[in-house]
Amino acid sequence: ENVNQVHRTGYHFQPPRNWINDPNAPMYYKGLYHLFYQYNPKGAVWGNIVWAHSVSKDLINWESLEPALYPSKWFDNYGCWSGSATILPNGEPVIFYTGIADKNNSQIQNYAVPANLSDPYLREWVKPDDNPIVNPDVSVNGSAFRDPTTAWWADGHWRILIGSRRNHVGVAYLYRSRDLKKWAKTKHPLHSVQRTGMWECPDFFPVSSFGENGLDPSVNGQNVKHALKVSLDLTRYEYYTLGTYDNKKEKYFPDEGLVDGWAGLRLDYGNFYASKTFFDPSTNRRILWGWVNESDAVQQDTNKGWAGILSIPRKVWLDPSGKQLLQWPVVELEKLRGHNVQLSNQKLNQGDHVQVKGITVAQADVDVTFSFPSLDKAEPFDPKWAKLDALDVCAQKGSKAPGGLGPFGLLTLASENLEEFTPVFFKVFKAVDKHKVLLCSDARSSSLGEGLYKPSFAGFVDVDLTDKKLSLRSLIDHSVVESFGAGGRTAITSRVYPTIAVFEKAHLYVFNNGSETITVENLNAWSMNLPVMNVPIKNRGGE
Ligand code: DQQ
Repeated sequence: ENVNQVHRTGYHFQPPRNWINDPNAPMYYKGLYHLFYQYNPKGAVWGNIVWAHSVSKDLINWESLEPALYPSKWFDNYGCWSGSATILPNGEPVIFYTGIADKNNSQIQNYAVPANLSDPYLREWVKPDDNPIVNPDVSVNGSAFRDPTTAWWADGHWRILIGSRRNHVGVAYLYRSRDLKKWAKTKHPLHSVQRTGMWECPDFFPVSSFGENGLDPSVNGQNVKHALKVSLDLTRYEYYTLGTYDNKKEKYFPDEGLVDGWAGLRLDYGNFYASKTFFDPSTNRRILWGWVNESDAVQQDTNKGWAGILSIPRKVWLDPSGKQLLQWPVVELEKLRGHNVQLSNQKLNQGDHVQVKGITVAQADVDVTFSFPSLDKAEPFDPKWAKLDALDVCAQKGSKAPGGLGPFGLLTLASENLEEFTPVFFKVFKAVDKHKVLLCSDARSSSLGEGLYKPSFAGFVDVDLTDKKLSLRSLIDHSVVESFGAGGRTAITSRVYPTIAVFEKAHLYVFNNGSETITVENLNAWSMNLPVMNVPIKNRGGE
């Protein structure tokens, strides 16, 4: 075993080596899922960006192909940056992406089409000579103009968004076209927000008001809401709003009461960026991928020879309240579940930590439901915290200090004597008229290593506590802990680099440091098997 590889993930998406960032153009075509991603073929730092390409039958086992897009034309000679796929009504895919045209980072939008539509692997992509299809006009900042979305059809035109900024205003420009080649900017952007800075990788999609099915990008009307997600490059985090898309006015109106800015709703409160969804017509789901960026020291990235992974793909749908999205790891992941252990009716008094044994806890899937007899011991919610990021509340409270109702949850990737551990835990507070639930994934105690980024990631969970239960699912995979609170209401992903708690020296515990007794009603934990992860496809003929 190469010592540099102790932190490689087992079942998260990752190429064999080198740097990866944004997922690009996820799509389903002729029985295969295609995933492209920003990739440096030459090293473990960002640069030399091409579109690497992988295919899968199940979103879990991946085979790799040659890069689909790489600098080769005057309009993308300095980089092939992020973009999206659109499936046309005749079933043919087209990719829109950002080309970097010169040393000054000039950004223009291009398209590419498959060379051979009968090849389900879509190995070869052609960039026609009528590129670029969108140039920035004089009103647009040409070095902040990128990441075209999937196109949708509305009011007699195709539409795409392009992320941008004007001074400090984050902008999603809307373009329309009849033929997907000649594009015109609409009079007003689809949406813009003061003081949010550059909007990278916008994602705009319809969600159904009822049920869990996804919708084709062009669906709009009754019982449909739209989600607009943007990635803020100033802090490397994302937020989204839900709202109404008016085809005729060519405008998006976020719902009243939602925060449209830095403190907005987030798909994930941890290491998660440049995310993108696609509609999977084979299962009627909308599926989300995110780039799980690094927290290791840059020099370590180079020493290891790799940096970056992708999240486990997640199904996304609208919460019946209409106030947020819900997310859950795609069901196909469960095929990797191996040996299982369970706990049930396990009482946790203040100070208890009980070990979960018998599985490979450094590469595991854990699903647990906690219950408590009452909410009486919830600590008061300090009104001052309303102005703070949840991460700061987590930092003040932590997992170790005794509390009322919580902290309780999991200690993941823990060394035997708890020199290292990544706690994923709840704390329930009492605010003036309601309870507030904090979910925290606190990397501060995750490693004795140096030069690491170890934030106390956290998010609030908008959950009904009348049944006095809270559930948690954590996907633990060597250097990542991807957690879903209360059935996917709040997700937090942490990259962590323990020095002791690796492989069989990693332990898993359930714990409670609150004065209210917690019951582990039911815990299921599985060892996770290894999928096929980006093994090259060799000698496979097309049709
Ligand atoms: N990454 C790409 C850009 C995008 C950024 C370049 C987001 O297209 O804006 O690798 O991580």
